[in-house]
Amino acid sequence: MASKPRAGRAPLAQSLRRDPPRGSRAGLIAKYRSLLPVGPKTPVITLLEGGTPLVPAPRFSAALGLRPECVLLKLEGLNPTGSFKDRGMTLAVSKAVEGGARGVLCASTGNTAASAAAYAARAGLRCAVLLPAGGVAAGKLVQAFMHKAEVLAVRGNFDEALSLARAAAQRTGWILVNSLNPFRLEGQKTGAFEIVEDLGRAPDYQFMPVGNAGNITAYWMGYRQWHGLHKSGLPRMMGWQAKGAAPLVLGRPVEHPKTIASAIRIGKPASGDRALEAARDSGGSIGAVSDAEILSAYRLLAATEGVFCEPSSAAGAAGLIRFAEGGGLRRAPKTLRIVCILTGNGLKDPDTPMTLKHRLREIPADEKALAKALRS
Ligand code: AN7
Repeated sequence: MASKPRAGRAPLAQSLRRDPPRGSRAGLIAKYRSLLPVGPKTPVITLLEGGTPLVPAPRFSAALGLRPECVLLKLEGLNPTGSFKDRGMTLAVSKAVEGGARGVLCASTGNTAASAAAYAARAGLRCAVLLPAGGVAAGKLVQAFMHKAEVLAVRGNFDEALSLARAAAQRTGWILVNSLNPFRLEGQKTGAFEIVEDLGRAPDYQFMPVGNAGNITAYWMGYRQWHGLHKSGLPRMMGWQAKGAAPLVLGRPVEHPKTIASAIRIGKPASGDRALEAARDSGGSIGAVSDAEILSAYRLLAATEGVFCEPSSAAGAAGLIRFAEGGGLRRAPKTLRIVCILTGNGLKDPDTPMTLKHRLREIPADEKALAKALRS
């Protein structure tokens, strides 16, 4: 009689110590282990995140008066939970397990919550997410539910939810997995590594949205680290907030942030100072775009490039349009390369598209009616 496989915790614990097999998509920890704060004993909690494509955007480039190869889109919405947060979460949750945590918690405008919930589920940890009541896109909320997070809707905005979560983490010993957790930024810096590997050098400019300001801080860390090792150059970091939620542009916190881009509806960015430093040290800037500009870039990318990102992600692309129209890219050299980080998947937010105008025609189930519809 064949012996029964041994049940219990040992095989699971062992498998968590190993990097998963490296196929076309390795996890970040496996791929960049030597550049990350992990040791041989660190469990690897991964959904094989990272390795997202850098897709050329020839029509978008042409619309800006640039050569077709100039602008490239980093599709972070293709990460396992549909946003860039997974890069930070694989590290933060692996380190939480290594440290013997009982649970993880975060405040979130939605994507951090979805990612934390998924990675916690995989790690067998409890997860609590504090969301601004009524302020989270439907797709993100259902992810938190399905991954069995404890979902708490806070009657207040993101900034209030974050101060609650910080205080609770200090008192309870649950690990905070917002970007204040340094392992989050360590994971997210790998986006910069991938871009430099794909292009063979750093781009000239990187455009991206800014909310709590962790991601721009992490990319700048990543570019500098890679440059220190490989002399790959440094991009100008161009961060964009929404006009109604632009504390870094105004130079003061915004008590009641307002924008259609709910993911970046943040009035007191936790990493604000580091984001300003990244912009300054790289020769870039932090600017603000209106909701109308965000929606216009959102529609343009979907309609002309086949790339559907969430509204907040389009803030970076809207910033690029603003910058190009203001003459910022005049006399661009042939070799100019601009990367836009599209931070989240458009499917996360099914409600915003429904507020826009679309054509939908109902027709009878007959061939003549169809032929007529296709002629007009
Ligand atoms: C799609 O999920 O803050 O400047 O709690 O979901 O690093 O905050 C999300 C932020 C950009 C801004 N794009 O990044 C959260 C949260 C998308 C986002 C940002 C967010 P940071």
